[in-house]
Amino acid sequence: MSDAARVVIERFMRGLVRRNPEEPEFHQAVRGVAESITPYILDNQGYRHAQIAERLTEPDRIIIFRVSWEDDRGNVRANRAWRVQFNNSIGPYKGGLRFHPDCNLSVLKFLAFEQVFKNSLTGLPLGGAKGGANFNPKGKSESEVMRFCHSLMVEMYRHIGDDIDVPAGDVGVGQREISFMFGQYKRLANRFEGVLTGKGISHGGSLVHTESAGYGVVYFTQNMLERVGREIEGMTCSVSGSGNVALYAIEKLTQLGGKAVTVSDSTGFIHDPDGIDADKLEWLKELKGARRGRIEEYAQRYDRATFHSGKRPWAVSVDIALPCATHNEIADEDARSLVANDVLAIAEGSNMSCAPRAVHRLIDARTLYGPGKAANAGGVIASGLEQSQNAQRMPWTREEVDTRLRSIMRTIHAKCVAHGEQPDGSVNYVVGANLAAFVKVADAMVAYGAV
Ligand code: NDP
Ligand code: 2IT
Repeated sequence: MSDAARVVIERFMRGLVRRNPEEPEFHQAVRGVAESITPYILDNQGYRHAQIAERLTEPDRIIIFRVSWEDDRGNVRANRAWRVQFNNSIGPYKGGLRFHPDCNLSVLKFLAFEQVFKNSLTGLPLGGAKGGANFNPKGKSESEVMRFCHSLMVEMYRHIGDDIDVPAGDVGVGQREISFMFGQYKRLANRFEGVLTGKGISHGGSLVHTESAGYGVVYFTQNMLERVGREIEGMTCSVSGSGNVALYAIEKLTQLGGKAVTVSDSTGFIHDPDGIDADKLEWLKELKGARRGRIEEYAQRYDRATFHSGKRPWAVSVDIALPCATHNEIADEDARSLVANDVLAIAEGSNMSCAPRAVHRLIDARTLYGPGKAANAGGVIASGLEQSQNAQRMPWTREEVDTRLRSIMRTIHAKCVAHGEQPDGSVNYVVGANLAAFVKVADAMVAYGAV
């Protein structure tokens, strides 16, 4: 990058930090994109004139509201909820809802900003948003979760709609919570429409939606490997997390002949050198699904598996690493271990899995590194396909959804290659994903004039 571009980035970031103080995750996400697109903007008078970088980093609006609800003992409780409607230049706002005690505005702005780019890459008409609440679902009864979801929707319903904003799941929000929220929306709005995605199959949900983010990460990994003449068959893989994305990534990886040797949750990780086969995976789905148990139980059940309390799995030597838990879960020292152990590919199931120094280390080492906005787009792709089915009032078969998912992931990979191929033949997937995504949104914004 030229010195002039560096100076522009630093000046821009100083302004962004001043306008958005104390939002480190949002700053990190914007800087990641600014480093890719600034040289391109400097070469383009039209984008410069349109103040495109400043406008793209300012959310269209943010809704903040209180959610009051009653727990099982009759105590009144209050949480804070947000919906960040970041950009609807290329389609109605779209993005997940997160329920986690650490949820805050900085995290949701980073996620909404990333979602704008991810959704652009899909080629579907989807704008970018994210929302959630600082509600901790852990230890709550099903009735408490239902009351919380119903109460949240009493405010949120007036800000969403199938042509306005279409929320979905994320950490702490799965099919159960989406169905609670959809039921309440339907009652309040008296409309049965595709206003939320990730619904149950009996009421407008799409086949393969539950599996889509995890499957998509593996499809993207497959595409990166194919380009260098390799395949998943026979490879070992470390996976973090044991939620929706992690478990279905393990499922697809195993189907393709790979062997997942780790899995984790917020308490630590499991190393199973024998691999997590289909039977163990079914048991894990029950443990982390209906039972909402701790991952440590895995080591009590399977002899050769070990539990590593409070640790992450990145020191285990593997061919592929799939971080699928949370942001910044691969620090620089983790990236150093992965590179020292000759990891071939890393694809981000979680959003912004890698800290900034880790990203640069992986790129410098020419690791096949797929950033979340490209690698984990499978979730929102299946959401977009669910919206299409709802609008058509026509459900599609499992094969139809999976074929489209696979094909769109392949197209995203091709876009990353087209925009990120380097003179030495390697691909910088970060630059590729950011540029390809940016051009579509920026061109729409320029076409609209000063709106
Ligand atoms: P889930 O709630 O289903 O699972 C989250 C998993 O990550 C759990 O195993 C959880 O452990 C662990 N985890 C959560 N927070 C932390 C933390 N701070 N430190 C360590 N472990 C943590 O979420 P998803 O699988 O849906 O989401 C995982 C990631 O994938 C997120 O970054 C999300 O934004 C991203 N993503 C999700 C998509 C979706 O459609 N669901 C689509 C694309 C990306 P525990 O069980 O102990 O809480
Ligand atoms: O991070 C993500 O892409 C998601 N949580 C899915 C968003 C969606 O609208 O399906």
